[in-house]
Amino acid sequence: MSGNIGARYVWHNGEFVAWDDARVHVMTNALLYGTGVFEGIRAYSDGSQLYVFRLKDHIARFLNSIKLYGFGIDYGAEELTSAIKETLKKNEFRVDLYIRPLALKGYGPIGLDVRKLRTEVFVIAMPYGKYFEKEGIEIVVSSWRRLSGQTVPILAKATGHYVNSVLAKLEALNSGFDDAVLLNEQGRVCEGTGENIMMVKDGTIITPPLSAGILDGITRKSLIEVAGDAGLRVIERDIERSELYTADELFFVGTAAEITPILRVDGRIIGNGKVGPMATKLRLLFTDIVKGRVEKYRKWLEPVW
Ligand code: PY5
Repeated sequence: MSGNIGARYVWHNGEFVAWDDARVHVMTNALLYGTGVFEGIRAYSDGSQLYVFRLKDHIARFLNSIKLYGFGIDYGAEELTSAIKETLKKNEFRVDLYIRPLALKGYGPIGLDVRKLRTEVFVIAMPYGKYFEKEGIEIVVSSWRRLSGQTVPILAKATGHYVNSVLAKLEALNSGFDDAVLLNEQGRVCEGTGENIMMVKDGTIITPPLSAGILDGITRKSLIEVAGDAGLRVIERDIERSELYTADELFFVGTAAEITPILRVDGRIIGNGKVGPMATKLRLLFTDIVKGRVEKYRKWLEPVW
């Protein structure tokens, strides 16, 4: 198992365990009821140094997710920061990575009272390349609506929320698409299954606001800042489904997806059907930033070695 993934150790409640021994019991509450929260973080190698992208912000969101669910956790921001850095060192990683901190309600009785259950914390990290194999993808507007804030605290990045994403993703894949975009319960554009969405119209970048029920994506937030600094116009406002079809450019943004151009929605060609100039510009800028080549944004990089 470990050979394929390229990782040897997982951090579990303050200790390192061998990859193959990072297991939980079948009566783990999170397995039964989706009672976990997690983060998805990337680390980028410039050949010699490894930089974790916006580690502080990911840890802050992780702790917010814990708070939103009231799970409690034995580790604070500083301990989690060193747990993550130690995990990368212990594995002797020098290449681009994906890091998955995970906190879940552990082993216990069959019921829903999670109060006495320990919050188990894991840090998983592995070499990682592209989330989407293609240069640009084809998506569908899902028949499933995005979970609403009236049902769950949607600002939490919780494992249970991803049944909604898996349903949308499976539906899309089974119909021959690469991914889906979900509308919210008001019928406005919300986000992808694991990505935020951005649209370009007449030179302006438009992206749904937090009030549309999106995850407060760190890539989205970074790109809004970077685009603004580069003198580009960015606005956060609700997007109608029909606006997607006539956009000049569309792309998904997220830790795993990075900046992924969307070339078709529901079979309609977006722009000229090719990767657009804005996506190209932002991708180049973003790559320079995460590799530590732009002084101004070094503040977002946490060196490991
Ligand atoms: N929206 C959802 C539903 C997400 O799951 C993600 C991240 C984002 C937006 C983008 O947020 P950020 O820019 O902070 O990553 N999704 C996970 C990721 O690591 C992957 C889940 C499969 O990209």
